[in-house]
Parts: sequence; structure tokens; C-alpha cells
Amino acid sequence: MYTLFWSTRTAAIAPDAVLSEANADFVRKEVKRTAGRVDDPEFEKISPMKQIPALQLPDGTVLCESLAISLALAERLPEADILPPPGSNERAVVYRWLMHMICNIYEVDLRHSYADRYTTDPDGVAGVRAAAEERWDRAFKIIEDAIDGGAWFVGGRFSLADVYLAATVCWHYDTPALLERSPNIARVCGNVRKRDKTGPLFALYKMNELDGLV
Ligand SMILES: N[C@@H](CCC(=O)N[C@@H](CS)C(=O)NCC(=O)O)C(=O)O
Repeated sequence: MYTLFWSTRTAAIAPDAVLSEANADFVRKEVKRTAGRVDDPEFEKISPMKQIPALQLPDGTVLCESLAISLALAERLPEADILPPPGSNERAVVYRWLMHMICNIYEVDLRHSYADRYTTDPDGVAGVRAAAEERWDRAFKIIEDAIDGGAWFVGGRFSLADVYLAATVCWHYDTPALLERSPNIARVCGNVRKRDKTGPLFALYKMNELDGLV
């Protein structure tokens, strides 16, 4: 049995999507947060960075980092069918965009959400946030321009890249404006939200920004 340490509005939704698409047997354990920050001594023993998500494997091994967890699960649960075939160009391209979203979008989102952690200048928070917004928008524009006219982000099929895209869009500082100026991103996000197993997770995780696309 897998144990997924989760909380609303977090990247636990990515491994949760892999587990859910695979119909895997797992339990969710909610981590306590105060004002968005982890405030849970038990969880701090599991995740040294005090970051959600974490996953405990059936033998007790603990994994941190949402993408590492999601990829490990996708490999162990091929029935999730959430990555193109191993060794294919499509899988390589999915990896490329996953890393783009982790490094250039998710990390920038953290800079925005926890700006005080990214400056030692007590007056520096506004500048960190403003720079994050610029970089955030640039990284989403690169995705908007890369998506062809199809239903999904990469290779004409649903993949983990679609899940990360939909999640990071929900966390954007102005999701309605982002969706308005990004029709390709909006179409893909609507399709993720409509999926039988992954779609309902957005309600569970209180990420309601895509509801208007359904
Ligand atoms: N690189 C990490 C980032 C995880 C992360 O920062 N999670 C946020 C929620 S989305 C969190 O735990 N925030 C609470 C805190 O930093 O106290 C991953 O992909 O798992």
C-alpha cells in the first residue's frame, strides 16, 4: 500500500493523478499547514525540506519531490498509461516539458508564494514577486507557443505533462488572464479537468480555477 502525504492546492495532485489513473491501492495522509507553510512535526521527519508531497512505498521507503515521485509511480504502475513508451522521442519531449515546468514555473511560483525565503532584504519581497511574475509569464508563453492545435500538450496523448500544466495554471497569480491569452493552454487544461479519474482531483485539491472550462 502506498501512502501519499498531501494537502490541498499542492503538487501532491501529480502523483495522485498517477495513482488514480492506475486505480492503485493507496491512502492519502493530510499534512498540517499554517498560513500555507508546513506545520506538522511528524511530517518534518519524513520530508527534510518540509515540502509536500512525499510518498511512502509499500516497504517503507520514503520519496520526496513531486516529479521524482510521479515518474517512479508511472514506471511502477504502467496501467496508469501516463507516459509515452520508454525510449520514444515523445517520452523524451514529455521529460523536457516536465523539467521546464518544475524549474521555470513551479520554482518561480514558490518564489512568488514564499518571497521572504528568497531575499535577506526586509524590503525585497515586492521585487522578488515582481521578477517572479515576469519569469512565470515568459515560461507559460513558451508553452503556449509550443502546443500544436491538438487536445494534449505533447504527442497527441494524455500524459503527466498535462497534469503538471493544469496544476501550475491553477497556481498562477492571475489564472483567468493567463487562460484568456493562452487558448492552447486553456484547451489542454479543459481536457485534463474533464478526465474521469484525474479531473475530480482538482475539486478534492480545491483547485477550482479550471471549472469554467468544463
Ligand atoms: N520541488 C518540490 C517543491 C514542493 C513544494 O514546495 N511544495 C509546497 C506546496 S506546493 C509546500 O510544501 N509548501 C509548504 C512549505 O514550503 O512550507 C516538489 O516538486 O515536490
